[in-house]
Amino acid sequence: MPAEFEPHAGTWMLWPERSDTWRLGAQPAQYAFTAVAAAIVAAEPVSVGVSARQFANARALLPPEVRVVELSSNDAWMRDVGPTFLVDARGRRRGVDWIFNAWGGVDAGLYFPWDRDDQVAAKVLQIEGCPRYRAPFVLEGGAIHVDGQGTLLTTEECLLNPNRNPGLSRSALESLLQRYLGIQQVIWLGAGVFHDETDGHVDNLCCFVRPGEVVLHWCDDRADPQYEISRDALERLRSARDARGRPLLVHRLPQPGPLYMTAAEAAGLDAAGAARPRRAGDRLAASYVNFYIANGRVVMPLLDPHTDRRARATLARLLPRHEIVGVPAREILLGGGNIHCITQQVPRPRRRVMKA
Ligand code: KQY
Repeated sequence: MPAEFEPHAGTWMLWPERSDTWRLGAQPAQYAFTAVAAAIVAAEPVSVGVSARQFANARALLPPEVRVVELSSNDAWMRDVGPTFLVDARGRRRGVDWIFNAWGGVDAGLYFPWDRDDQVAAKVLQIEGCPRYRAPFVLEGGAIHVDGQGTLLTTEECLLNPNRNPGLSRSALESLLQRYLGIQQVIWLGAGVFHDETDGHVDNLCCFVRPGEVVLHWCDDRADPQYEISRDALERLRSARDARGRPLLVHRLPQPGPLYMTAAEAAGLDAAGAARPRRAGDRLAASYVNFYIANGRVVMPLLDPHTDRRARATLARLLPRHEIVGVPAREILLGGGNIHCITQQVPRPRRRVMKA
């Protein structure tokens, strides 16, 4: 599995529509997703999957260079329902289609049904002309990050959660990740960001910026529940070795806020359909780590005027060859994720080196 910072052929997204995830009939979220697509399409091709009902609206709002494709889904989290792309030893692209259970299944998941979401990866792979491997276990793309050299980051809170794969042990999961993604070393963090409804997706907590270097969501306030979570992750990262035996250099990104859902925001949501209702005062799982690395460009969420500038400066220092583009992302955050969660990269196939 190539790392996100390796060259892309493009990016896939989905169009937000459901009114129990996205307030005010999803219109503010549609503007935010449009801004994300516009920021990415300046760097690489973007395809957006849209329901038949929303097709004309999405086509009118999205920049003309964005390819709009009719594609049904239950919500708009392409990171989690889309395929995980691989490049094989001969440089050809393939994709893994994980089982999706709406982040926890009938009892603990975020909505029901999720059957259309579970078909998204197969449809994207068909459109991309890539062979598909259907994996026999539940996983979401946001639950993993890789360095492209055999190392994978994840969290125990998510992958070992009984609401995903109750019959699979840590070592069974490691073997499956080795088999499906070519991973040689799994680095287990403990919990994810405080109050993250995905059960602690790593893509909100920590990611690679290059092999051997990660960036971690950080909180300095000892009274905040996030403090211990980030501290524990830091210790685990400091004692970890990657697939090539290197220690990791850990950089920190400041936590925004803490941010909470306002009464007006909660009032704009439809209650019907949501298995887990959202309420005024709910703490939002806000994190700058939920950025997306496109070709030569990082698209980062703008979340809090007190911390946005510091977060942008950190990313600019860590990824000096990338232009850092901020997109106001509170409307995406209100849905429970952020820019990384709504995007999925398609790697560029590698050129084969022909022997003379
Ligand atoms: O973290 C992600 N990859 C997705 C967030 C999904 C939130 C569902 N409401």
